[in-house]
Order: sequence, then structure tokens, then C-alpha cells
Amino acid sequence: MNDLSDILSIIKLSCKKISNIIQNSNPLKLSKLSNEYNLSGDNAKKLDLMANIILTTNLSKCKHIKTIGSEEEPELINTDFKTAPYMICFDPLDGSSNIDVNITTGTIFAVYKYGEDNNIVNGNNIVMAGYCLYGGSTQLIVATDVVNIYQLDTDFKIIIENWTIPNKGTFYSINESNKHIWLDNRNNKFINKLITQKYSARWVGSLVADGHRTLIKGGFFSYPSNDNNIDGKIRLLYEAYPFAYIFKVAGGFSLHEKENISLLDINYPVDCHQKTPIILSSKYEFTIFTN
Ligand code: AFP
Repeated sequence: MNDLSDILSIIKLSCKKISNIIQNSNPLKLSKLSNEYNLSGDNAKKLDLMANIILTTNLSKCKHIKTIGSEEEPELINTDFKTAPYMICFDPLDGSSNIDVNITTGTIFAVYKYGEDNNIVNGNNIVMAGYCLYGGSTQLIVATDVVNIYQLDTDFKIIIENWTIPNKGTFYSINESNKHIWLDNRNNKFINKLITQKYSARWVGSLVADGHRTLIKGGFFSYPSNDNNIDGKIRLLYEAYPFAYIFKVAGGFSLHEKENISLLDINYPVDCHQKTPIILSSKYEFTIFTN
């Protein structure tokens, strides 16, 4: 086994455990607020913290990983493997507001390879990224040089190899209740244009679910910056970079609305909880948005 398949095995084991907890527990209990706050600024639910403990405990034993970053940890954690080649960052439980109502949540991760000078420059240092969906079934989407989709039976088994995103979709996914405070005025015009082309809206409120729909069916996903979230809401290291990587490998696109470049090219942040506006898209909608 090579380094990445070792890491993937640990992710599979951890996601299987998290999936079992979700399948076998009362969602109202899992969604109870923990007394602790996570230091990325959100208040953490019990399930967020359980998922974090499972992933950090398992991954910190992996000899290939030098550094771990998690939404639930104040700072990056150094493992015992000081010369290991990789950093892994994850959101252990994305979509916490959907736990109590039994709607899809997920785990998002990215594995970064340190450069020669022991640096990570941006999202292009990613060598593997993915997410696990805890939904109608538990699926794991993994991007390396191709995107593969696994489904959990007794273990994760590949159900689709080499997934590519369709050229065009029929849905746009954006929280339109923020439309009066969006900072990029392209959004309103763009959505009106899609509506005239018979597009419909979808918003689950879990990036894993809204991003996955866009990856499978094509279309447009965005969480733009707004008056209340000047830097957007999605975290760069463990949400935006990984999704940008998955979309790129699948033939799709990502964009930072202010810089007008791919999210992967945005500089590695000083703060590991740095937020960013995010756009993920199939080709047709991306071409309209950027022209
Ligand atoms: P939670 O994990 O706190 O529910 O946040 C999820 C999330 O970061 C992302 O998964 C969603 O796309 C986004 O928030 C939804 O935000 P709104 O509630 O503002 O629509």
C-alpha cells in the first residue's frame, strides 16, 4: 500500500464509525450543543466533537502525517511524525444545523503534500481530497488523479470510477435569503438569467449535500461574501480547497469571486480557520458567470 491508500484506509474506518453513530442514535440528542465552543467560532454540537475525536485519534497514529488541522481544534496539531510528508485538514461534521432533522451531513478532508522547503503554497499542494456523505446511504467521494465514489455496505466499496461532472445542470444552489446583502452584484443578475433559462433552486444548507448535487448533476453552487460575512462563510483549508480540488479533477470549476481566480490558487492562509467566498460549477454556468 502507498502512503495515500494508508491514509484513505484510516479515513474509511473513521467515517464508518461516524456513520454508525448517526445511523444508531437519536438525532435530537446528537444535535445537542456541547458545553464547549470550537475555536473556529461556531458552537459545536455533540456529534461534531465525537466525529473530531474519532478522526484526530485515528489519524494522529498515521506515520505519513506530520500535521492535522480540524474545524474543532484551535490550531494545527503536530503529530509524533515530524518528518512525515503530509498535512491533513478536515471538517469532521459539516452541516451541523441538519443533524436534528436527519438531513444529510458529512465529513470533508484534504491531504496536502509539503513542498521541498517544507511549505504549503496553496490548494495545489493537495494530493487527495474528498468527503463522506451521511445521507440516504453513506457515500465516500475521493479525488486523487480521478474521482471515485464509494458506498458503505459492510465496508466502503467502489460504485463509480472516474466520475466527471456534466457540462450543464438544471439547479443553482445559493442561500437567496442573503440576496440583499451580497457584496458581489453579479449574483442577482446571474440568478435571474438562470431562472429565465428554467433553472430551479436547491439549498440544503450542508456544503457536502449541495456540493455533491452539483458534482453529480452539474449546475452552480455558491456561498458569496455578504455584509455579515465579509470573507464568506466557508473555511478555506478544510472545506473550500478540498471541494475546489474535487471539482477540478472531475472537470468542473471553482472561483474566488473577488480575486477572480480558482480557489486552488488562493494563497495558503495565515489563520487555519480562514473563511472564503466559494463558487463551484459545471462548465456552462461557469462560462455565463465569468463573462
Ligand atoms: P453548519 O455546520 O454550522 O451547519 O454550517 C454549514 C455550512 O458551513 C455549510 O455546510 C453550508 O453550505 C452553510 O454553512 C450554510 O449556511 P447558511 O445556514 O447561512 O445557509
